[in-house]
Amino acid sequence: MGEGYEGVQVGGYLMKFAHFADIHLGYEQYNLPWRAEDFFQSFKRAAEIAVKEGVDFAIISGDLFHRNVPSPRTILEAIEVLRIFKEKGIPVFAIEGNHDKSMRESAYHLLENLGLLNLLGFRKERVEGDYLTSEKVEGAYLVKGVFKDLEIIGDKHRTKWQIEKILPLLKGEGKSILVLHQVVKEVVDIDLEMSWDITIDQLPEADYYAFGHVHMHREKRVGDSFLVYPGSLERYDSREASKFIIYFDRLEIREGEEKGFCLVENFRPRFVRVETRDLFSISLDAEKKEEAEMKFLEILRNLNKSAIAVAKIACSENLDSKKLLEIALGNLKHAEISVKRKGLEEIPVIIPERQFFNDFELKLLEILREEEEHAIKTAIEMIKEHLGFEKKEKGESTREEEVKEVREEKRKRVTLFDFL
Ligand SMILES: [Mn+2]
Repeated sequence: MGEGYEGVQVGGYLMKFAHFADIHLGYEQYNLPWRAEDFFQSFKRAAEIAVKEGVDFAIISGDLFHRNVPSPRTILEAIEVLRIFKEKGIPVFAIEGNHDKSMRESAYHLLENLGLLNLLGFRKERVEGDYLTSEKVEGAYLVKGVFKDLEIIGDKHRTKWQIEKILPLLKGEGKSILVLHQVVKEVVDIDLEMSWDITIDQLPEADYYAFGHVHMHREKRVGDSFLVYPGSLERYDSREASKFIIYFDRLEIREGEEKGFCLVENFRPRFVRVETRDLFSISLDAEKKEEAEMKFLEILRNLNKSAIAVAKIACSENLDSKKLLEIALGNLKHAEISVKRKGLEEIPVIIPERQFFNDFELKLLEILREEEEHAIKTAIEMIKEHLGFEKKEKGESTREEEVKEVREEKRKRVTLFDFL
C-alpha cells in the first residue's frame, strides 16, 4: 500500500472485496464437455485467490451460468466453488445475467436457499437476512445487499428500455456499490444504437460500479468512482483469444488480453490474472495448397499441445480440410478449421451495408454472422423486443391464451411490476 493510502472504514472496518463476472459455468464450448471443466477450474482458481487475499465479500455481476437452466453437474460446480467462500464466512452477492436470468426462479434462487449467495434485485416478496434487506419500491421490493454500513444495490440484466426506467431507483443512501449486467456506451467502440444499454450520465451515484456483460477487462472513471468490467474468466470465443496469429505474406503475432477478476480495496480495482487454457485465433492466406499446409504447420509447431486453435484458412486452390485438421490435432488439444476458396464465392462489396440497413438491422447482421450457437436465439429475442413483443420464457407459451387476458388488463395500469 503506497503512502497516503486511506482505507475505507466501513463500519470501522477496512473493506476489501472480489469482483467477478461472466463465469459461464457449464459452457461446453465447441461442443466439448472438457471445456466446461475448464470454465469451472478457472472460477475455482479465482475463488481460491480471492479467499487467500482475505476479501470481506465477493460480487458476481451476472452470467455465473452459461444457460438459465444449468445441468445438475453445473449446479454442483457452482456449489463447490461457492462453498470455498461459505467456509470462510465470506458472503457472495450476485445478479442474474442475460445468459442465466429467468422470469421466475433460477439456479441463483436455489443457491440462495442453500445459503451460498445473496441475490440482488427486484422481487415480489420482501427478503431479509444476514446480508440482505428489502426496500419497498412502487409495489415491488428492491432486495439490497448490506455489509456493515455499505449498501450493495443491483438488478438482473434488463432490456434497454427496462433498465432506463429502473436506473434512477438504484441509488444508494450512503456508501454504495451498483451491480449491473449491461453494456455502458462509453466502454464499447461500436457506435450502433443497439449495441449499448446505458450511458455514463444515466448512472446513479455509487462508490463503485461492479459491471458484467462485456467480456474484456475494462475500467472507466465515473466522477471519482470506478466503473469496472472484470471480463470473462475464460476465453469465451475466438475474439477473446490468447494470441492472434496472422500469416499472409509474413507471420504476425498479436497478444490477446488476459483473463481474471478484480480485487477492490478502498473502491480501487486491481486486476488479478487467472490462468486459462490457450486459445489461438489463426488467419492464414495462401495461393497454393502446399503453401497453405506448410504455413499452417509452421504456426502449429510453436503452439503448446494443450491449446485450442480456431483457424480461418483462405487459399486459391482447393484445400484438403480433413488433412489440415489431422495436422492440427497432432499438435493441439482441439482445432476448429474453416477453409475458404479465394476468388470463388467472394462477391466484391461495392456499396457499403450502411446504405441499405438501419442500425437495428446492422446489429442483427453482426449477430447472425457470429459462429456462435446462440446467435440465432439472440437475434430472435432482439427482433421480438424491437417489435414490442413481451419476452417469454420456455414453457410459458402453452398458457398463452389465459395469460393474454391478464396481460391485457395489466397494460391498463402500468406500474413497476409490469416490467419486473
Ligand atoms: Mn457473458
